[in-house]
Amino acid sequence: MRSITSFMVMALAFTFVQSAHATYNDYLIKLSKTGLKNKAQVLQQFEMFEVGSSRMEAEDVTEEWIRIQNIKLSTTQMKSLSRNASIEYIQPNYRLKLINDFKGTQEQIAKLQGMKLDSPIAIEDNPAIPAPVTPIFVGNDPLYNNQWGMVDNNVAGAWSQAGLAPIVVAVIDTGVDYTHEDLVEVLWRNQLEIPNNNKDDDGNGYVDDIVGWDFVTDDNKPYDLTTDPLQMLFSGGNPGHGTHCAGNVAARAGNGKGIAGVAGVHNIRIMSIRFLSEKGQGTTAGAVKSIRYAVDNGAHVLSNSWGSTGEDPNDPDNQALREAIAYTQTRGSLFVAAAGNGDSQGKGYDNDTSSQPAYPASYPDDVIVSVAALDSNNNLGTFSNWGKRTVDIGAPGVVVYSTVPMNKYTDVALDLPQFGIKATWDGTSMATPHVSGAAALLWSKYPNATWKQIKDSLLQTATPVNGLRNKTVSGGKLNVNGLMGL
Ligand SMILES: [Ca+2]
Ligand SMILES: [Ca+2]
Ligand SMILES: [Ca+2]
Repeated sequence: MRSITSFMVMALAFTFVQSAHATYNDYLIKLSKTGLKNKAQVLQQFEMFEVGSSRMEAEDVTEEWIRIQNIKLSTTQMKSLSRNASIEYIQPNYRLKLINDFKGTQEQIAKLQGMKLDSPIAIEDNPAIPAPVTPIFVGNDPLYNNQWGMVDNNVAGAWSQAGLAPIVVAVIDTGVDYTHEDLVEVLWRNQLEIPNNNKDDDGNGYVDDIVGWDFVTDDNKPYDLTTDPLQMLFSGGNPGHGTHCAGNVAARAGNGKGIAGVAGVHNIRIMSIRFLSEKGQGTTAGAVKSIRYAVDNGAHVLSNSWGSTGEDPNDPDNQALREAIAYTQTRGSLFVAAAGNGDSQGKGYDNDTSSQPAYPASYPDDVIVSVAALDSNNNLGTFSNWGKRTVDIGAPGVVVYSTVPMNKYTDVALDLPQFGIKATWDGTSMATPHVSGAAALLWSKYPNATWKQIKDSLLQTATPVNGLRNKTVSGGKLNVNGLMGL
């Protein structure tokens, strides 16, 4: 039953801000082999394109890709520079956003103008994480029955089939509340890194990275900062988004607390990677670094509840992002991505035929599993995108219960009773972590399986439902119990 109706108009207005002429002073350039040999000189030639009073800033994104800020290039200049033998590619550092991105109507915002703001909570230090304990039994998570998607999938019935292999799921999002009582035990820990000695002990390029990395503030605390509801309405974002996603991947099962994620058993772990700010905003550079970090540090599954429909007509050809996804495939990890939450009115559309399909979900790379959102009656969420060719599978994504920061659990994303405003956690963002968790669970049973075998198994075992017929590759919804029976 849907507890929320009055606010669905707003909940459905999750939107991507689009403009035909996005402005950038932020670019990504890919150097050729020649260019890499003369990097300083190649970069120097961009100084003539500086804008305003700020000096040009260059920073490495990968071995080949460099981010340059505080310059401005016309399309003609970009084309002309691309012909330079030192430069293989130039593109704007396209912006990326949370797939769930609440936007209030002008009317609602006006109503809320006078509201007192709560201060965002402070960033927590990396906690002392207790040694994981294998649960003595499963089925004692008191809020499990609030998770209709877990019940529907008979996830608890599938855990006996899970294996002991250590499997890592990177939640690439707004960060994770890594102090949460139901997540603290399942966090990935960088075993080769000595905490708090100000040294990069494992030489991976990141100092004291214990639970992941924060690419927004470039530090070792990928915490899920909240923002007050009013701020959210003004500027987007969705407080607790990453923590909500993490809970459905692998909140600890059988610990007598809270909920249970699909993969919350044995040695399956969550790596917290933050590249989206508390306002739900990030850039391609942050996404690329996040993907590389996840893959290079051992993530088997990358859970991606973010994307864009493109800020300008070239945006979908986001070469830097495409290469990072290809890297995922080369290195054998699986890239699970949200299919998108519809147009500016919040109405789902066909990623196959749209001129602005949500990406990265709609990229043709085989390594991507694109996920649509279903409600508890097997209906496609009205906001959910679909695509017979490009969207693979459906999963629970309407009124989804999970962990949120500060040891809380809920399916309510926004609750402002004084204004009669309430919104539930809905979205392809919420569906995606279910599939990520399922992939990890199967991988724990078959640690030598390839990403392709894991993906094929997810699709083959999907339960056919009418709402997804001719709308997804599999025509069905996630079936964790069937999957683990393989
Ligand atoms: Ca390190
Ligand atoms: Ca260290
Ligand atoms: Ca639990």
